[in-house]
Amino acid sequence: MTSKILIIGACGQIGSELTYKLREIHGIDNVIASDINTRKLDLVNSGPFVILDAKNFNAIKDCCKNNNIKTVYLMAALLSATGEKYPMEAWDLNMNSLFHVLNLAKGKVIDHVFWPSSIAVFGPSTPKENTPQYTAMEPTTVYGITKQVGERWCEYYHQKYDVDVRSIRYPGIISWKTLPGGGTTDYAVEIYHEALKHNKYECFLSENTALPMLFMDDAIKATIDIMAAKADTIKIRSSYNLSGISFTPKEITESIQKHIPEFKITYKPDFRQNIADSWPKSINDNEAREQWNWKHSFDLDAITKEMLTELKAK
Ligand code: AKB
Repeated sequence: MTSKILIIGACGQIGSELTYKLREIHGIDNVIASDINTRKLDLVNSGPFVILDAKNFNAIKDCCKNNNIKTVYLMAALLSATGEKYPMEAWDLNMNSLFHVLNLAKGKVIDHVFWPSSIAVFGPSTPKENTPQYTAMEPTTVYGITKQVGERWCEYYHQKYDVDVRSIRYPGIISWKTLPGGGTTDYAVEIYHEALKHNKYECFLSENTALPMLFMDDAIKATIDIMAAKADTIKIRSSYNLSGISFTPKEITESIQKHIPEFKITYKPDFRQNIADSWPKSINDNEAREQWNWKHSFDLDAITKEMLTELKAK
């Protein structure tokens, strides 16, 4: 029986597009999508799907054993903004789901793990510009704490138990197929929807708040590439810095105005401003570029063009 791939959290912003891409590469029946519910029907109906609670070790283990699953992409998580509202839930989901998957790999039930980290591992004491791979990391959000601790555990399981776990520190991800949920960088997706629907947007971050961002196609490519790379090229088993572009709400507005001149933005920063202020403005990702040839393709204007064209068609 061919070994299969499981995506946990397949209905989310990244999980859904990753599922489609992995199915294109490996065949529909070899990629099993799972989530806690069936909220995304197009994804649910597009191939094998199981309802799976990422916090339930036995359910994940049974699913892997019964389907000969050898690779797991663990995409379920509570993100930065939701995590601040439900700190214990974020800790519970983000940490326990990771332990479950790492322990399945330690026990040789599965062979390969992808687990996303985030720029949220950084905090106010981190250098803001061109943030290096190795630097001060004092996250101030629950989400950031879970990602930072998760990175330490990934490295620990790799060193102690030879677990093949690979990880990327995702910046904000911009996409048109599935909405993000509960993140601080979500404004950079919402703004395109609102520009097309109402010609205006009230932004929850202030106009000069620069954050690192990446277009979904680039994020998926990075994820596929790091998992396909030869094991000995993956020197970092905590998580890799990954960079595409950085921009502010003002700059994305100017990019949208090239297509919709009447588009207007207003600013009403809320609790997410503090989170954004604690994160880097730009990321240095030399290690990913040197070790497994990472390279991004989309700049801000290319993203804007894709977003407006695809959302209009949708
Ligand atoms: C968030 O804003 O919480 C996420 C992230 C940067 O990890 N998009």
